[in-house]
Amino acid sequence: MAGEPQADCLFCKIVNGEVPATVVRETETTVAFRDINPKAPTHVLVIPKVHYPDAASLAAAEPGVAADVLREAGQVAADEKVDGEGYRVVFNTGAGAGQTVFHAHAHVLGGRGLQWPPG
Ligand code: IU
Repeated sequence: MAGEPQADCLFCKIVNGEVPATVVRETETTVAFRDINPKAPTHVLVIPKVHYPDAASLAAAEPGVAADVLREAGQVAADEKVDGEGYRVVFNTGAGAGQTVFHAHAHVLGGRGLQWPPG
């Protein structure tokens, strides 16, 4: 059920400590950790502790937690000191857009020039 931990979800396993991750920030509702396959010098994922398959379904069901994810994305950028030069927050949504893990997550990317439009 949406909102409940999913036994087969990698990010639920990171939340409950079953799978290790390099955690950079944690709040009551979110965890931020370094992406294992970084696409930029700063590449941190911010996830809600509750399980929803994507950002839109999280925001529809638990808008306060969705706001927490966005606030934490900004805090990560500040901690990583990429907020001054500019950074990107990305929610890939759906396989066609490159989503591979179906637990809502924000990518926080920075530390290099970022092209627009993205590929
Ligand atoms: P995507 O938007 O669903 O494609 O992002 C999933 C990200 O999760 C991707 O950038 C992976 O490198 C990252 N990731 C991770 O950090 N740790 C893992 O164990 C696995 C994927 I599997």
